[in-house]
Amino acid sequence: MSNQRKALVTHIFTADPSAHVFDDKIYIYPSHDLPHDGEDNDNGDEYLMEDYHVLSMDDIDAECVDNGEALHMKDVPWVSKQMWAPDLVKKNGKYYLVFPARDKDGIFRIGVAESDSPVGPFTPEPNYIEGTYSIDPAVFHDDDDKVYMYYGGLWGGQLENWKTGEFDPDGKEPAADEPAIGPMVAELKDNIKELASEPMHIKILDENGEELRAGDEDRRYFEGPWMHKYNDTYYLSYSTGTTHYIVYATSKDPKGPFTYRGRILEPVIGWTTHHSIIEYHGKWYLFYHDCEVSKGINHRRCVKFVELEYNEDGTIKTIQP
Ligand code: FUB
Repeated sequence: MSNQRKALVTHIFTADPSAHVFDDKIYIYPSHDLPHDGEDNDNGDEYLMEDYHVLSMDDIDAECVDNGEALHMKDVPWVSKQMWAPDLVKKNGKYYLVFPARDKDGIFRIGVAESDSPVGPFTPEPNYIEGTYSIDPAVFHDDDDKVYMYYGGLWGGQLENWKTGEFDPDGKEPAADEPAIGPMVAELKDNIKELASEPMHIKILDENGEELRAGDEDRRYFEGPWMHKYNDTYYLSYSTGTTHYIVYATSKDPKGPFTYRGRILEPVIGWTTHHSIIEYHGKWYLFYHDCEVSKGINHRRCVKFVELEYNEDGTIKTIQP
C-alpha cells in the first residue's frame, strides 16, 4: 500500500519535513506544530514549536513511526522560543540536528545538537553557531565531503533585517525592481558546529542572466531551501512564500549563481509550503506538508510525500498536490 499523498502521522501535527536515507531506512526531521487558538500574522507568531520528533519508515511503503521527542527547547540554553524547520547531517559517524530558533533577544539563530543515533536523543551545544542568523537550515553533504548550509527566510524569518550584515530591526525587503535577497550559503567545518566560510548571498538568475527581482514573487526566494544533486547538477529548490510555490534553480557550482528552471509543487492547502527531496531505491521523492487534515489551519500541518520525476533534459515535472 503506498503512503503517497497521505498524512504520514496524525497524532501530532508536523511540518517542514527534511528527509534523509541512512542504512536503507527513511528518516524524516520535521518541525512539530502545537495547536492553539491564537491568530496568524506576518511574523509567524502562530508557529509555536517547542520540540522535535524524528519520524522514520523502514521503506517507502512502510508505516511511518514517531520515534518520540528527540530534543526539547528547555534543554537548549540559548533558545527563547520557536524551534522551527530543522535538518540533519551525518558526519564522521555522528548525527547532527541543525535547527533555527529565537535566541534570548528574539533574533533567529541556527544551532546544532549531536547524537550517535539518527533518531536522537540529541545533545545541544550551549550556544548557537557563531555568525548564523535567520531560519530554515538545509545542510548538504557533497560528494567531495564538503558540507554546505543553505538557509534564510523573509518576514518572520528576519532575513531582510540582515542586509547590512548587522541586525537592523527596521530592515525592509528590497523595492520590487531591485534584486531579491536570499538564500544564504556557508560551508560548515568538519565538526558541524562552526562556520568554515563567511555566509554569502546566493544569486538566482532568470533566463537572461539577470538576478531575479524582489517583485517577481512567482520566482524569487522566500524561505525553505533544499539542495540535491542530480546528474552532476546542483538543484536549489525553495518556497516562493507569498505565491506558495516550490520552485527550483540549477547550477554547476554549489554556491551558484543558479538559474531559475521552474515549479516543482503547485500551492498546497495552507499558507506555507516547505519540502525536501531524496532518492530511494532509484526513484525520487518530494516530502512536503499541507493543512488538509486540519482543514486549512495554517499552524496545524501534516507531512506527506509523493514521487518526483525528471524529464530527459533534467527538468522536473511539476506536481499537483
Ligand atoms: O514552520 C515554521 C516556518 O513555516 C518554517 O520555518 C517555514 O519554512 C514555514 O514552513
